[in-house]
Amino acid sequence: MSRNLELFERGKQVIPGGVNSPVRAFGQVGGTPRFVKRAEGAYFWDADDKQYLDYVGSWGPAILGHAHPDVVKAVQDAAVGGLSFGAPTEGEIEIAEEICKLLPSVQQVRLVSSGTEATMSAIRLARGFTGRDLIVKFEGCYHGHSDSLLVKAGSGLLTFGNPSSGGVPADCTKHTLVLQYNDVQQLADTFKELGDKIACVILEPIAGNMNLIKPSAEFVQALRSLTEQHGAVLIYDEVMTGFRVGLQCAQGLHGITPDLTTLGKVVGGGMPLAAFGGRADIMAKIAPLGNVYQAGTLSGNPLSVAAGLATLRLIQQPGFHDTLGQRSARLAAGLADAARAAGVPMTTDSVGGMFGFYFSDRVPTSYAEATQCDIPRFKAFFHAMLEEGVYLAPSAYEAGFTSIAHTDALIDDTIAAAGRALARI
Ligand code: KE4
Repeated sequence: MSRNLELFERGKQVIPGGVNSPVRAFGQVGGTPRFVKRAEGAYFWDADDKQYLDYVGSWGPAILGHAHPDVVKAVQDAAVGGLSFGAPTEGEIEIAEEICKLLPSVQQVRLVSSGTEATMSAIRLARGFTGRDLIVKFEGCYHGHSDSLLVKAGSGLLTFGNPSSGGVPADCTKHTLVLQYNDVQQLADTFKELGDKIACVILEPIAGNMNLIKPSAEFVQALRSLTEQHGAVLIYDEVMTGFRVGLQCAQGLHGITPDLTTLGKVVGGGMPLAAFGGRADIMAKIAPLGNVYQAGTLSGNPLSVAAGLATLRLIQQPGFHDTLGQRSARLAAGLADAARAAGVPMTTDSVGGMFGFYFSDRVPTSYAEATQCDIPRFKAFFHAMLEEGVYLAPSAYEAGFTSIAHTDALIDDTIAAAGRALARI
């Protein structure tokens, strides 16, 4: 029996589903999850000591590749000085200064331990700042698992959210409007009807949780102008895109100044660190300054801060994001060529260190279009690539992630593996 299977069966005895986050259980693709024994650079080795070229990279944090020596050393050096204090440290100021330097829209920032905490806190802050209850999100965008965000589009015009998870009372989602990504008319109609009641709009500025889906320029502009016009807070959830699609994040690519930004993944360099920040007048409402409560025992943890600071400094090396973006684009183009050669309808896209591939004849622009992709074919491709030693996201509704450790040679190897895999499915 494979050691992965042995561990999976053993894990299920003491951990629900054998995993600590649902997507890791291979639910959409079937088969046995690979239990990681160690990872380095672009690779990880599973419990059977099989090597995989990793295009998940912890769902975004591993932008430098796994176990970058400078990041590991920073954590080791921090650890010998103590793991957690529950008191302020200079490192927290340093990383806050770094974030504010890189993101002009962020005048003040609060560190937390997960993306869920960041978005939950940002929404509470937007509600406290505006005194309004309604929030707007978009179908297919994921912002973590806080109650008011676990919603699916309701029926009818106003699309008030219905809980998408057990254990979420309808009262927790009745103030959440779920609109369609890239639907400018629906957004305008909603603001026309309810604009003075909307506390905030939260979106993935480049979506990565319904596969990779980019916003139209018109949608981006409408979001900023309508929120400004109606006094609603615009929250760019950059937990995934933050410092991955560019040094100024998606907001830099869009030329948009959001009111609040949430960050995670890359900003923590693989350790539990996330953040929310933005306009000083809004952030002034957060305790202890204001009446919007937010707190965390491990917020600003010194080891997480050390990993995050080391990572933020390394990604500022000249040409880092240009190279990363070129590598992802090369992969996307190569996958499309391989699919064409195999006669398999597949399109691809990329931005910065993110890429998407869709078993469809066009790149989707919405959740509805993303669900039209050929899931059975995705599953077959996923497993064929696993056999080739390439680890892709185990869901058709996830983006792929490159790192600076994915060299041109490794990208070429991946494209060749895809050619062999596509010929078999
Ligand atoms: P966490 O609470 O998982 O740190 O972050 C939640 C979150 C918030 N916002 C965005 C845009 C996100 O992508 C995420 C988390 N991303 C998923 C990957 N699709 C995490 C993987 C998982 O759930 O195991």
